[in-house]
Amino acid sequence: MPPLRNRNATVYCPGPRADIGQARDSCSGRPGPNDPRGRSGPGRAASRAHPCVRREHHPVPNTVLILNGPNLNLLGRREPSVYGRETLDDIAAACRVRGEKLRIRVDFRQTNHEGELVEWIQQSHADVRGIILNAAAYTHTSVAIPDALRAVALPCIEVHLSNVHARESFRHHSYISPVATGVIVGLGSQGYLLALDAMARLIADADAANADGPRSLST
Ligand code: CA2
Repeated sequence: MPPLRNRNATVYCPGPRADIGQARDSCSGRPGPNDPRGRSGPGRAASRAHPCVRREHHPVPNTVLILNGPNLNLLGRREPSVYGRETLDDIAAACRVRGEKLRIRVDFRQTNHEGELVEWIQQSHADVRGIILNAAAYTHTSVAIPDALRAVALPCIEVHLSNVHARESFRHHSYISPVATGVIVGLGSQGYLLALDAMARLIADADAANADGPRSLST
């Protein structure tokens, strides 16, 4: 059995160094150089311990990468009849709020370049629990993106704002869908939130399987 990656952090640390939206922090359980708990002075001693040491699990929050492809930066500014009036920033903000409720750190990105999507997917394997992807037009053209998704083997939920199946026939085929865990289309920005809910469940199930499943039989 291949070694398990360090993905067993099921408890989110409320400490200031692990805020949602902040970069992942490999916690040593000790206060860092910029952490007030590490400074000496009157009244500091009682609060020296990093909040993480009071927790049962390592406090690395689960990160979900939300990737958006070309032209989605125009959302809310052009073609509102097709894509609505919400901007991509509005959607990102809503995803972060939902992420906080789910105790998931949301890393929300957009690019107009296929290669950048590929690089972000490749780089994700070490610290990301899942990918929510609206590859936009690359959905219907890219072989490189599904290849990268296959390589990192993370849960992936494909999202489209519009119902691509009710549109032009070239939008009916997706190169992403065969490698996706699930697909959500036609529900507007709500699709991203539903994808986050589903991803939280996938992560919880994977953690439960790692804790109780075949690993404990073979060790
Ligand atoms: O429905 C979706 O989410 C799509 O991924 C959006 C893509 C389209 O190519 C896919 O077939 C379906 C297009 C994104 C472009 O977004 C714009 C937003 C405002 C104005 C112009 C384009």
